[in-house]
Amino acid sequence: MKKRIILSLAVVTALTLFLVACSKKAEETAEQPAETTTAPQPTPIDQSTVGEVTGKVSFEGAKPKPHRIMMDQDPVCVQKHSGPVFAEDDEVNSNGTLPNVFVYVKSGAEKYVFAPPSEPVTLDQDGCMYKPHVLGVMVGQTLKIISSDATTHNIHPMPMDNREWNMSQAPGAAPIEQKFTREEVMIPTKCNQHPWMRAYIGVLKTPFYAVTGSDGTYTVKGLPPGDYTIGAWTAIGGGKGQTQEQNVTVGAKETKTADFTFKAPS
Ligand SMILES: [Cu+2]
Repeated sequence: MKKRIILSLAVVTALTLFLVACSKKAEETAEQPAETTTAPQPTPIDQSTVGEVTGKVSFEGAKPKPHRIMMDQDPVCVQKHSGPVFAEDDEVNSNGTLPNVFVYVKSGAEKYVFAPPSEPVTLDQDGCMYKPHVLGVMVGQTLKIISSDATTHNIHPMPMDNREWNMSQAPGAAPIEQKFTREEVMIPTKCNQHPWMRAYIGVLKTPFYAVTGSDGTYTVKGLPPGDYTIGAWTAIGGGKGQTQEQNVTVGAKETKTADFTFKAPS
């Protein structure tokens, strides 16, 4: 009997000591900086070896009929324009190329870590149109939304993989600053006040993207030598979006060409 009591006491003592030790350890752990929450260090890239991918995005077939935008519901919007306004989704450049094509490294750069740039990407609302119509931003980079209009806008990105939000911006209000946490190509963005307003935002973990302009060309710069899949996205023909891709191998200091040709969806 006595032996059993002594044994039980020993067990209780051991258990108590163990619990005290555990709680102390927990305290120590809590005081340490949480290493898992710090951002991973950017991958060093040898700038003397980087190459680029460049090309032209052409349009083939019958051009989509320009879709005229009627802004009559808001006189402030109408006043900003001297002539008719057409939807940018269906625009084809005079040289037969496409503007507003988002060209980007779709795969091949996963092993690199990039810090988002500290400077924001600006999206303006001007004449009740988004400027630019198509833009890229990096995960964690600030998207700064400004307004040049004397009317209230309500910006509303409609993502599949990021958090959805909408925010009103009255004339003269402070810029709206938002970040995206996940890669997503593309996020259609609308204005809840003016149903014709449309922008498309491409969110990437890398800085490897470009948007074609009035000559239909693009250049994705700063690529470390390697194998890449280049994606090209366009809203031509109603804004639903079409994508194409091509594989390219970029050698040290090399410039590779990847041209794309899109048709209007039938
Ligand atoms: Cu608006």
